[in-house]
Amino acid sequence: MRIFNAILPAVVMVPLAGGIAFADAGHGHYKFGEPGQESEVTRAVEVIADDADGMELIMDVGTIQQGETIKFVITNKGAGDHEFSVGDTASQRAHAKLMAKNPDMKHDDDPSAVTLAPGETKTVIWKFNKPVQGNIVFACQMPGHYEAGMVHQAKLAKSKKTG
Ligand SMILES: [Cu+2]
Repeated sequence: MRIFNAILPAVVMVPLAGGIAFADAGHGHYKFGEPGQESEVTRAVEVIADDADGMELIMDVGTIQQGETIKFVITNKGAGDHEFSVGDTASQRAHAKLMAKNPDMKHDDDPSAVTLAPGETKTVIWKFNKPVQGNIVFACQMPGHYEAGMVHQAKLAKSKKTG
């Protein structure tokens, strides 16, 4: 009985360690811009995640000019956890696949995404300095939420050179 008690905790730890290692996959570099600094912020955009009347990301970012650094201030007014992530079509598709396999994935090591408990407010500062294929896509990738409407797309306008 003594031996059994000693072994059991080690066995329980194995799946947990596997999940943490997996959560790191796919992060690191970004095709749709880069993390911004507070000193570079050109405007702030308020975002509300809500689930009272269907899943929604309520925000009015308009067209994003390439080169802008935007500070997103996100509040979860819903009853459940939500997330806010910046991406493009391809990255959000990849993110959705990761979340489907690992629904409890948090984003502590990823500056392009935050997870919010009900009532929480968090900030993401993003520099849109790269051209993208299609639109910039903001989404909550908690399983099922994107499909239920927690997504917002914005056009990225190329930086204007004369002519
Ligand atoms: Cu959500």
